[in-house]
This record gives sequence, C-alpha cells and structure tokens, in this order.
Amino acid sequence: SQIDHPEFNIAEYFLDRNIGDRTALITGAGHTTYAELTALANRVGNALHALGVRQGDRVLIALSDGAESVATWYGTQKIGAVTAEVYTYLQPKDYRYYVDYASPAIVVADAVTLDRLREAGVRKLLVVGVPPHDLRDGEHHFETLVAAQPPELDPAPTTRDDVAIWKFTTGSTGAPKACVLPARSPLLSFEGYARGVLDIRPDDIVLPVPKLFFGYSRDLTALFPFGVGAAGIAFPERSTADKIFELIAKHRPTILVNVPTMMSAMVAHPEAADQDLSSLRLCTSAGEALPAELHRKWMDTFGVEVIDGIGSSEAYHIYLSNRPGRSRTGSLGQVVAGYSARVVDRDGAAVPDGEVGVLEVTGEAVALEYWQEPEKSAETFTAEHTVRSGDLVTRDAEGFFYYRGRADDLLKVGGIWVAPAEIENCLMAHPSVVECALVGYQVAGLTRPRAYVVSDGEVTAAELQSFVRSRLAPQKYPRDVQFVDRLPHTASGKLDRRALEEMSRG
Ligand code: 3SK
Repeated sequence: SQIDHPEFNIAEYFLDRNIGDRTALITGAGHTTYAELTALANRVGNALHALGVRQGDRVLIALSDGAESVATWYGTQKIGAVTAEVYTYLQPKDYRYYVDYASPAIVVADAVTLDRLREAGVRKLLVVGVPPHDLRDGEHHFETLVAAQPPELDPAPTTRDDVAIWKFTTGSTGAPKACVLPARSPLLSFEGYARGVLDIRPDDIVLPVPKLFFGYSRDLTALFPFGVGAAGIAFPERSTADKIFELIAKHRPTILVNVPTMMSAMVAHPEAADQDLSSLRLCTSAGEALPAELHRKWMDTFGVEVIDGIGSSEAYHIYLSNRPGRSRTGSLGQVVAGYSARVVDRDGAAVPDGEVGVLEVTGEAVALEYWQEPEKSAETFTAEHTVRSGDLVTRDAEGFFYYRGRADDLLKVGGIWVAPAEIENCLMAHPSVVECALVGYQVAGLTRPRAYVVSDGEVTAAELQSFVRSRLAPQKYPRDVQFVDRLPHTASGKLDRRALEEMSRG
C-alpha cells in the first residue's frame, strides 16, 4: 500500500529542498549554487525523458567529474531511472561489457570517453562537451538538448524500496557485477554514517581523492553533503598528491575523502611538511585497510584526524567506522548505526571476541542482489538484508573491529594459514617501507609468501626478512622480497592484488 511504500525520490530529498544561493558544487568553472544545480538536473531529466528514458530504465554515466556529471546523476534519479557510473579510462572492450550487461536506455559520454565508446560499438549516446558537428547519427548534443528543456521537473513517484542505484563491484575473480540498490540505501547511510559518524554540517566542504564513479567518493562529495546544504568539490583531473595539495590550498575543504594509497603518497611527498592542511577537520580513509604505521606517519606529518572505516558496494557504504575524538589506530572502528555485524566461522556460527572470523553485515541499506547473477547473489546475500563480506576480522570486547585480510587472500604456508594483512602491517612498521603487498608464489608446488615493496632505497631484502622474523611467527616472513617503484592499484585506489598475483606468476 501507499503507506507501506511512501513516495521517496533521491533527487527531491537531497537536492530540491536546499536553499537556492548556497554553493552545492565547486568546480574548475567556479561555484554552482543549489538553484543552478537543481535547474541543470531538471533540464537533464527532461532531456532524458525526451530521449525516451523512462522510470526503471538504466542510464550508464561515463563522465569526467564536474557539474554535468552530478546533474546527470540527479536528473536520472529525478525521473525515477537508475544510475550506473563507470570509470572514464576503460578500454573499449570494458565499455562493451558494461553496455551488454546493463542494457542502458542511454549512455552519457564526454570527450574523454566518446571515442572508446564508439570503438565499443555504442550508438545511443548523450554527449557532453563535444561540438555538435563532431557527433554522428544517434549521438545527441548534451548542451543543445539540455538548454532547450524547462528547468522545472516533478520528481517521479518512486518509493524507498524501488531500485535506484547500481554500484559496480569487481570481486576477486570474474567480471564486474552490479550491486542493485534501493532508494532507501543512501538515505540510511546518510543518517547513520554522514550524520551519525562524521557529523556532516552545512559549512562542510568535501574534497574527494577517488573519482566520483566510486560510490564511496560520490556519496561523500555529491550526495551526503547535499543532505545538509554543504558543498562538494568536483574536478576532472586524475588525483595525485600534488593535485590534492593544490585543491586543499585553493578551496580550503573541511573533509578529505581519502584512500590509504593516496595517504601514503601525500606523506611521502617531498614537500609534505610545507603543506597547510589546517582547513581539514577530518580525513576519511576507506577502500582498503589503513596500516597502523601509515596512520601514525600521517598523524606525525599532517596532524589531521583520520576516520578509518570499511564499506562496500554490497552494503551500500561504510558500515564499520571509527568516530571523531575516539579513533583507534589499527582498528576499523565500531558498527555504524543502521547496520549490525557478526563475526562467524565457516559454518556461520558466531565466534568469540578476539578470534578471527568472517564478517557478516546486516542492514536495510544492503543491496538486493547482483544483477543477473543468481548463484553469486545467493552465496553473498542472505534473507534479512545480510551480506557475507568475505573480510576476515576480529572484534574486541568494546566492539572495535580489526581487519585481518580477505578470506580468499589467505595463504597456507607450511601448514598454517597466513593473512597477508598481518605481514604487510609488520613490514609497514619498518621506517624505509613506503608501501608493500604480500602475495603467494609457488616453489615445487608449495606456497611461499613474497613481498612487493616500495621503499626509500635504504633497506635490503635480508633486513626486511629479519625484521619480520623478529616480530612474527617463523612461517610468516616473506621468502622473497621484490623492490618495485609502485604497486598496481585499481581505479578506486585499491591495491590490485590480482594484478600483483599475475606479476608474481610471471
Ligand atoms: O570500499 C568500498 O568498496 C566502498 C564501496 C562503496 C562505498 C564505500 C566504500 C568504502
């Protein structure tokens, strides 16, 4: 009934109710007010309607970060269609995969993605920032079409339980899958995490390190801030430590949405000590585990409080997090309101505090399924909004969780299970180690741990091996240490463990 399913539209809730002349977005082109962003989103929604997009259809957004990408996201939400974003530096074969998989009603592209989408054979496109005379049949000129639309648009009568968002996730194996998420998910996460943990405020300005196609970044930059009338910064360039320092100096953000890889690059930057990060009240860390040693180095260098947490597309957003003022180095923090968490053994039985088990997360924000993947969905999601995360954790008596690696990354060395995260944390405690990762390699059919290390050049493999031997159980020291200039990372800034394993196989 209507009472069980009251109307709720994400664009109406997060965008429309804001005060017109406040800044919503800061981009290279200047400040976009809420009134301007709402009008642009409405025009885009009308344009999508004019192109035949209807409630429940999917819109694949392949745009660089900026006012147009954010307005396209909200315009899609406003008409009750489903948003699905992809990274802008994929290969044509990847775009072909996403288009075949998602069957979008339209793909929204820009100058960065257009050629590769064309090469992928994608024909129905709405194209931002490319002159009309450069477009082909089936390609619609965003600026012309959008300018011709009215700036008013009534929200589609969607409910909290309607599918609204797809977040793509790349598991340890196989092709990306879409987590199918209802409209209630961002609302619950906004209340539990953005308000409940970060205490997001109207005067906050949020600077994201990962690009906005990554849900962690998008929500924290262009969704949760809008729930309180705050502002986000969107920039199309790739994030580097130099770029982030430049944007901090220019826009004086209050919250930095960060990932450990960039924290490590910022700390190791030759001019780190000269940076003025005093505008920041918080730096969030998620996407991958933050080694305790890197956390300490960050605090010594910048003194900006880190709110480390863990989230996933499956659970919608961050479900375990530290809290400002009571952050514990090396811990993922405690459960975020709206979620509950259990640590279980292989049979699903709860394990006692202090013992390693797999984390199960429950909450109404959890995805409904993986699109068209019934077997994977059944393995991952259980009834009652629970996701089996595949993360190994321990919990202490005060409800703080500690990351112990991925269940599928465990290595069996000399008959015992070894969690790469434990050895990586140990290596990170060495003053010469900037970044490292541990994978298995085979010697005569036996698995051995191999460390890939980015160092300051002042340490030898033998020194690192004895450093680990003196601190951990004997089986755990890396039998091989390879020094590299950098480690492979995914577009979301996570360590690309599969690429490293391939490298290790040779
Ligand atoms: O780490 C992730 O994969 C993630 C995904 C969505 C939202 C938030 C996070 C941290």
